[in-house]
Parts: sequence; structure tokens; C-alpha cells
Amino acid sequence: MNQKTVPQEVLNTFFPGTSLADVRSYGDGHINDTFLVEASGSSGSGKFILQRINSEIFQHPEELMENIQGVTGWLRKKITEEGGDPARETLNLRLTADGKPIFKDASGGYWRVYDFIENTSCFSQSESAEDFYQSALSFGHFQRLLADYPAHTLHETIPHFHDTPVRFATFEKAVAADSAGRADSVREEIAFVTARREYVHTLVDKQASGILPLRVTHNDTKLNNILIDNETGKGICVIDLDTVMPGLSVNDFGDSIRFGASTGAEDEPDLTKVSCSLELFEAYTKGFLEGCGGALTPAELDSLIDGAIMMTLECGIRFLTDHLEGDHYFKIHRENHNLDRARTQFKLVSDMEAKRSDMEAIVKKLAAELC
Ligand code: ADP
Ligand code: GN1
Ligand code: MG
Repeated sequence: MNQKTVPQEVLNTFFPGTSLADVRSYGDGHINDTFLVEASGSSGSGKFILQRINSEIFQHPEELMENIQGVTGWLRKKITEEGGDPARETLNLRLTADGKPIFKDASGGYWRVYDFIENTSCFSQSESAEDFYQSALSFGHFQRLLADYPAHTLHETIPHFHDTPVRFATFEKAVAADSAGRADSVREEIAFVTARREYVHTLVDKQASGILPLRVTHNDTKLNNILIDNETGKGICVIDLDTVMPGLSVNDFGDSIRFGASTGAEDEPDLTKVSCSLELFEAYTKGFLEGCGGALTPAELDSLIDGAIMMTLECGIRFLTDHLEGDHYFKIHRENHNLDRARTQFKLVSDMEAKRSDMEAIVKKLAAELC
């Protein structure tokens, strides 16, 4: 669903008595509809991020907002204690006139508003190893600040979100059903996934046997889910908190590598431009280990590379599944967009598999220095 207009009742609810200078689509997330609102008036002036939550994907938006209120409240307290600026370093929700963080419109759409964080940039590809390093510090730091968060209070906003064997089973069903009639045209990609049938269990098995601990994790650690301060160049705010849930730290690490260590865009059609940069991999690993502040266990350090390969494979499986099912999950902007995305992920998986020993050497060297 890609709704491009905002009902008046939504604006009246979040911005009563305010004249709105501008409301326009914003950002390039794949899931929610995001708008930038510029307002002036008695109940508050300034810029805001208004979002229509994708309630086909997040089926319990009120629970999701309970998570976000809890997590942002916790972060605000910790950031203040550490001498930071909570107005810029975490998301701040704007409530409705009756104190709610969410509003349901007459046609069933769910809406929320955050203060807009000014003078920041959000990158859809790494422009420099330094920016990527900064994002790693931020995601590692985020995990450290939430290390003692009461995990049992968090709702599971998307069940089995990073359960790769479940993603694999859903993919196999999509191939069998072939509801969009596309399976024959993607036999090579299907074979790529099927060849990794056993591998998809690697991390969930380690979690089930207690080798890898569950932590409070972000679960969607793309570079464009960090705001970088335009003046200092530092990663200041982790955004897109919809999937904060108990999970594996190696998946947070891995999802960042999947997206930000690639030399090409996530949807680059020319696969010769797509590979995993070892320079970017090293920059991120350094920042993540520093940001986590020595909290990772030896087993987690040992599984970082599997985190990178698994998140990339899983994301490729999800894009290919969506292509096979007729593109109902991720927003697409052109024909075969999900297929192009799946192909970049599989190219990266192959490249990381080939570079595993180089990546291992980098992790070993940095762990010895920093952990
Ligand atoms: P999605 O779940 O669709 O990815 P996000 O929550 O990541 O949505 O928001 C989409 C984009 O909006 C972000 O990539 C970022 O550019 C921008 N954005 C979101 N929240 C803020 C904020 N509080 N201040 C400034 N920009 C923001
Ligand atoms: C989605 O919301 P966004 O665009 O940050 C997706 C992630 C995928 C990512 C791929 C809730 O993230 O899981 O890794 O696209 N979010 C959800 O780019 O499914
Ligand atoms: Mg996002």
C-alpha cells in the first residue's frame, strides 16, 4: 500500500489550530508512508515526520507504538544521564491532543508523528568509510544502551522476523504456488537459494542451543536508518524503531554489512558494480565493536561473518519471495524491482562466501585490539 495523501482529520488531530505550510512525501523507506510536515501556530511550530504505519505488515500498531514509547523513553533517560542531547539523539514522539502516540483515521489508517531532527543526512549508500564507521558506532551504542532494557515487555511486532528457516519455508511455498507466474523466469535465483537449504539454520540453531544470546536488537540496521549530523559528521540518531525486539546482535551487525558494505545500491541492476568492500567491512566492524563497548561474547564474535552472510541471504530470499508473490510487501518503483534487489543480495552472498577468510582475519585482528 502506498498512500500519498494525508487525510485532514490526521492533520487536525496532531496539529490542532496550526497552519500547515507544507506536507510532502519524504525519504525512501520500503515499508511505511513518510511525510515531512512544516507547521506554524500556537500548538507548535517547526518540522515533523508524519508516518502512516503499514498495518498490513505491522498487524498490531498499538503494540508497536507501546514498544516505541518504551524504548525512546528509556533511551532519552540514558542519553540524558550520559550528558547527551535527547532532542537529537533519539526519536521524540508528538502525541495527539488526548495524549496518544497513534491515531486511527476513518478508513483504518494508523498514523504517528516524530519531531523532525534538523541538519542531518541519511544515506542510501556508503559515501565514505568514515560515514559507515559512524553508523556502526551508533548501532553498537544503541545496543549497549538497551542492554538492560526489560526485554519481556517488548511485543513481537513481526513474528519470526529474522527466523531464516521460516523465511526459507515461505519462499518454497511461493515457488510452489507461483501465483504471479514468474517462477520459470527465475530458476537460477531459485537454485541459488535452494543450494543453501542447510545453511539457513546456522544462526537460529546456535540461538536455540544457547550458544548465541538473545539481546534487545534493532533488526533493521540499514545505513538509511541512521541520521548523520551535517556539522560533526557523527551518527547521532538511530531511527526506524518498528522492529526493535529480542534478537541476535550478529544479525544487527550483518544487516548493516549487507546494505552498507556493498559497492552498489541495493537495487543496482548492473551486478558488475556490486561486491562486498573489505575496506567498508573493516570500518563497520571496528565501529560496531567499539560501540558495543566490549559486550560481545566470543561466540558472537565468531558468528559475525555468518550474521553478514545470513542477513544478506535472508533479505535476498525475502525480495525473491515478494517477486514470486507479485510484489505485495516491499514498495517497488519499477518492473522487476524486487528481482533486481534479490540479485544484488545473491551477488553479495557469493562475494562474501569467497572473501570469508579475509573477513575472518579482519574480525580476528579487531577483536584482539578492541575486545
Ligand atoms: P521506513 O520504515 O519506511 O523505512 P523510516 O522510519 O526509516 O521509514 O523513515 C523514512 C525516512 O524518513 C528515513 O530514512 C529518514 O530519511 C527520514 N526520517 C525518519 N524519521 C526522521 C526524523 N525524526 N527526523 C528526520 N528524518 C527522519
Ligand atoms: C525494509 O523499512 P525499511 O525500508 O528500513 C524491511 C527490512 C529490509 C529492508 C531491505 C519491516 O526496511 O527488513 O531488510 O527493507 N523492513 C521490514 O531494504 O520488513
Ligand atoms: Mg527505514
